[in-house]
Amino acid sequence: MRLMSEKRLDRFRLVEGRGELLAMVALILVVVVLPISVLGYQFVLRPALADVRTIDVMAAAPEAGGFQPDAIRVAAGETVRLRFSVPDVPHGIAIGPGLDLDLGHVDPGQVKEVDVTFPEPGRYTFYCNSWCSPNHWRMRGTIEVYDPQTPEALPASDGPDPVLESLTARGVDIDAPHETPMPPHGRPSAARGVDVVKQMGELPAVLTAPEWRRTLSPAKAWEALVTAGLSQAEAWDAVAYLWLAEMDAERLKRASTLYAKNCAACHGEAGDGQGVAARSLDQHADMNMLEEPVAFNNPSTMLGGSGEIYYAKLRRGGMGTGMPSFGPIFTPDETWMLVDYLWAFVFDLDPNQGP
Ligand code: HEC
Ligand SMILES: [Cu+2]
Repeated sequence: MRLMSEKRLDRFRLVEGRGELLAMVALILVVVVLPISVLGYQFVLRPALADVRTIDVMAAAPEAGGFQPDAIRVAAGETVRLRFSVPDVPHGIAIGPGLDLDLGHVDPGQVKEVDVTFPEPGRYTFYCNSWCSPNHWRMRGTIEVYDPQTPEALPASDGPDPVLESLTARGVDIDAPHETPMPPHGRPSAARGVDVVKQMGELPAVLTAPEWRRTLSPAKAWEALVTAGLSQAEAWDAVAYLWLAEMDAERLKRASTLYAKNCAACHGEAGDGQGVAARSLDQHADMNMLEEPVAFNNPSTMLGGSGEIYYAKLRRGGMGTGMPSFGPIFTPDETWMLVDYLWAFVFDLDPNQGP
């Protein structure tokens, strides 16, 4: 009896001892081996194994040096790993146009990276999309994608924008004031406009064509509809419906994200022209902003301008006014999406269009 239990006790001790040893080994693994292997993998093995060239980009506010480097050359078809770190304050890193590449916020001490392959020669822009300083808008860098067959040749540019060309050809001054003398009384509603338009029966094709809407200000369209026999309120609702017709839940979501990241700092979250950058006069001076950012929710100014004028302003930027040029950042379609979105600051969306 006694023997048995002593034996058992021995075995017990043995197991206990082994347990301690195991715990020790586990501890060493966790404290020493794991970090070494993670770091080794991250900084030695992975770069060596990966078939990609890593380009380290330091992203600082413009007054602290901006992007370094701020110009990158890549061969078409080559995969590069862009590794962003920030020395000063948090920044938002995105690459455009048309790549849907948004790395989000990068905090000091953090590294964010992305592997990209550009199939065709061309020009891209990496930029900060989070307000970081009064000079935030200058925080841009270029990626030049060259043809490996002809590395010396500059990538062909896209050529002039047809909308801007057409405006110039017609002698339209996109910087001219465009106040409308007869703004709507209440807020025109796309939901009510649906019914107005339905009751009009067969719409003239010109009214439904997006091209018609884009070259015309809502104020001009309203005049035409009132002349055609609609009441003033009905005509505004019909315009609201027509001007928001391009907007579905998907485009609304994408446009509101682009707006929040790239426009709200000046034009305000609510489109009232009161963003963080607009509030202080010092900041105006710092960023050479000669004019107030426009309030998109002001119907008298907003409804007197046409979509193509706003499109052109977005792509070209203001002439020394503080309005940045977004041509190198957004595709034409993304630009139209933003323009369409601006109408939602003066018109109520049909709830069916909402997200
Ligand atoms: C750094 C501040 C700043 C940012 C950021 C900015 N804007 Fe502007 N914007 C201005 C200023 C200032 C004006 C007025 C002067 C002018 O029209 O050039 C303006 C004018 C405009 C106009 C012309 C409106 C009119 O009635 O003629 C449009 C359209 C516009 N901005 C759209 C945008 C959109 C969309 C974005 C984001 C993608 C954006 N802006 C980002 C400062 C800014
Ligand atoms: Cu920034």
